[in-house]
Amino acid sequence: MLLEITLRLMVGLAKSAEEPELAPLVPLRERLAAGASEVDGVVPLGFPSSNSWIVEEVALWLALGLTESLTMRDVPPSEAALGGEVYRRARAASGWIIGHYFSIDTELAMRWCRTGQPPHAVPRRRPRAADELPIDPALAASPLLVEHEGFALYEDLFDHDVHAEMTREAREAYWGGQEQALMARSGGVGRDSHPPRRLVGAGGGDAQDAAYCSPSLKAFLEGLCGLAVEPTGRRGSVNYYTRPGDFMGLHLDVLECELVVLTVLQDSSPAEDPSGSWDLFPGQVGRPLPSVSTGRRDRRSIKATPDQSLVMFGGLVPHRVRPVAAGQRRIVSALCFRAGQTALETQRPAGPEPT
Ligand SMILES: O=C(O)CCC(=O)C(=O)O
Ligand SMILES: [Fe+2]
Repeated sequence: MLLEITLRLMVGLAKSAEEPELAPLVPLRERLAAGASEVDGVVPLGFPSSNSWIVEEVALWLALGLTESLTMRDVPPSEAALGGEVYRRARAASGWIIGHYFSIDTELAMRWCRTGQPPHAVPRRRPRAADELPIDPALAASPLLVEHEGFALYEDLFDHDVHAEMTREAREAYWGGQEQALMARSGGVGRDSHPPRRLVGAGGGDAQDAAYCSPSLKAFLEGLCGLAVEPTGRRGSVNYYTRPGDFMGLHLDVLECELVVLTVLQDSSPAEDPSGSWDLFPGQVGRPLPSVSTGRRDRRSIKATPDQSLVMFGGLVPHRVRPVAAGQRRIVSALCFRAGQTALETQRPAGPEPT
């Protein structure tokens, strides 16, 4: 019964737009889409929590609730070991009946189970501060972060004609685009991470270049952030999410890209359909990616329309793009800027001007 309920909850999650990149859901979604026999006819159960890490726990409680002959009583703390308490004594000498260990300790728990012996030293979790990713103090003090949680959404940031021309050239550039596909995160846990994703990327065209390097955009962004801002390069890029399930997983933008201007050029889906929205996690600035909690309460979902632009400290605010739906064609212009200290460094002349 426990396994059956777990599967039904998983199928419920897989059929929802929740957790686009949670590892076990990706193959499950593929099997459901293919009508695989082992999931055919499984009746989905709505998952009642915003934390999809606890599917088995929820399933266990539901299974216990359905078990008629059970009696109930409170478990005294001495019978429920928590975290490091699990490993404090040899397995044979442990009197507790419920052990709750954390998934970061899985290896330790397995070793304790296999050998029966307590580990010599139970590693302590490092204090939070040591885990935190470094943040430029200038960015930390920016009004965009302090007053607006690191992001702001604008309508008509670009003139209608500029937007139309950027869209036209983006559609043209698609044919020279590059597929980007990565099943699981690789690299580091901060701005050096490569997020799981599937999309096509291409360089922009002349209209996007002109908008990117325009003094008016720079002045606008400097006013918004209260910081020096410089385009990272001369060329922006375009992201295409055009096949069902194309997405970009949770990430922080790379080191040269403190500030990003993301403009939806095209999105054929209804505004109320969450497919292809941005999920931002502004409450978790400084957290290494694996410990960013992606539950409903932690995220801001933004389904932008084709006249809207998101301006965001993408190197600080963890974010992702939810998978697009079948038939949805989403095209986004991405412009990267250095901001704060790194922008000042690029403004400083490197040496004497060549004569
Ligand atoms: O394509 C998008 O909407 C967001 C892209 C993004 O976050 C990125 O390119 O770093
Ligand atoms: Fe990004």
